[in-house]
Amino acid sequence: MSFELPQLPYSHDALEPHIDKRTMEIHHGKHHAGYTNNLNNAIKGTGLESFSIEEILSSLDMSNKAVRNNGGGFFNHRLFWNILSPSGGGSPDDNLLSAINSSFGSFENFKTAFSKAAATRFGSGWAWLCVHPGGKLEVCSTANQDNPLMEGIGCGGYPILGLDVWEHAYYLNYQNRRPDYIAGFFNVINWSAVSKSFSKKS
Ligand code: MN3
Repeated sequence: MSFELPQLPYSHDALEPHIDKRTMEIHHGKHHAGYTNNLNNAIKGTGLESFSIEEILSSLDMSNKAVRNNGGGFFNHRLFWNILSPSGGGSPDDNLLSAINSSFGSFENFKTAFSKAAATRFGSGWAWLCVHPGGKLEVCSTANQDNPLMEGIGCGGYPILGLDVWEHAYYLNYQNRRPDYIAGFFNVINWSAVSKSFSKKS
């Protein structure tokens, strides 16, 4: 079985002005498509083909750079498209909000912690909000296409929200202004999807 590039659940221009159309076209059609194809090539004939991407990443030999980079890239972008929405910027449901308050003190504190994780990730990588069994939340960041499902990455739990801070995710629209991109991201978060994912994984 091979992995397939998922369709975007909205049009390329749906997230404007926060994330521009051209960036979405290249990001989904070139970058995510590339990770997907490279992942399929990397696992072909290895026995990994019968596993889900979550299973592959959580039991990965971290020295296997092709699967680490492309499997991470496949999973991370699939999650990213699903936690974005043109009608985003709402708020977490009661269940998730209560976990955010209990883990961070307030939504504003969470937002500050997440924005800082995204802004201070040096070079390319991702910022995450992860849930541990029982509902405890954690904000962290990873380099390159690593993610919290991978062992020993210094970032644990199941990722329910992720922000791509590679320059390919924002450079056309924001150039070097990563903090502005991070602020814009908060206007297009699909909190309904994130809340559902929290309920499923907590
Ligand atoms: Mn990307």
